[in-house]
Amino acid sequence: MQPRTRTAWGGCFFLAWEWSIWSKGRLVLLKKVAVIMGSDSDLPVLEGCFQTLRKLNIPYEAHVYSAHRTPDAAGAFAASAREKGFGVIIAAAGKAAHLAGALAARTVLPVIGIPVKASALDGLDALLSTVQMPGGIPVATVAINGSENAALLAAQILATSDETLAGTLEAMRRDMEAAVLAKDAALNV
Ligand code: RP5
Repeated sequence: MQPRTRTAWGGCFFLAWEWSIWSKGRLVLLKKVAVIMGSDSDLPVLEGCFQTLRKLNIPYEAHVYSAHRTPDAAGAFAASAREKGFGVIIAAAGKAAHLAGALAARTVLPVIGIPVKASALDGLDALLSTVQMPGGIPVATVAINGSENAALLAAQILATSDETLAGTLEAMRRDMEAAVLAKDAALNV
C-alpha cells in the first residue's frame, strides 16, 4: 500500500513521507524521488518522468535549481536530500548541463542525469556534459530527453528495498513483453 499526495505547482511540489507495506507484512519507509530541473523551460521534457512516478505511486518533489544560476540553492538541496528522506535524485538540464554533476558532488545519493535537448546542438552538448563525469562522482545518465527511463531507473533503485515496487516493475515488464509479442503476431508484411 503506497498512498500518495501531490501538491500544487508553485515552483515546487511537496510530498509528505509515505509508507509502504511489504508483502511479508513489514512496514518500511518508501523514500522520495527528487526531480530537479535547471530551468522551468525543461518542464515539458519531464512530463514522462512525472507520469511514470505517479503510475508507480512513488512520492516525489520537483524543484527548479540551476547549477549556474542558483548554485547555492542547488548545492544546499543536494547536501540535505538524504536526511530529508530522498532515495534518488533525478536532474534534468540542457546546454552546458552541469546540474546532475553539481548535485552528485554534494550527496552520496544516486543521481540520474537527463540531458535535455535545449540548444542548436540538439542535446549532444547536454549529453556529454552530463555523462562525462570525472572519477569518484558518478552520474547515471539516460538518453537525451529520456525522462521516462530516468523515472524507471529511480524506481528500480528504490525497489531494491521495496518488494511491492519490485513486483509492480516486474508486472510492467511482462505487460511490455506481451505488447511487443502481440505486435509481432499481428505483423503482416
Ligand atoms: C539549462 O539551460 C536549463 O536546464 C535549460 O535546459 C537551458 C535553458 O534554460 P533557459 O534559458 O530556458 O532558462 O540550464
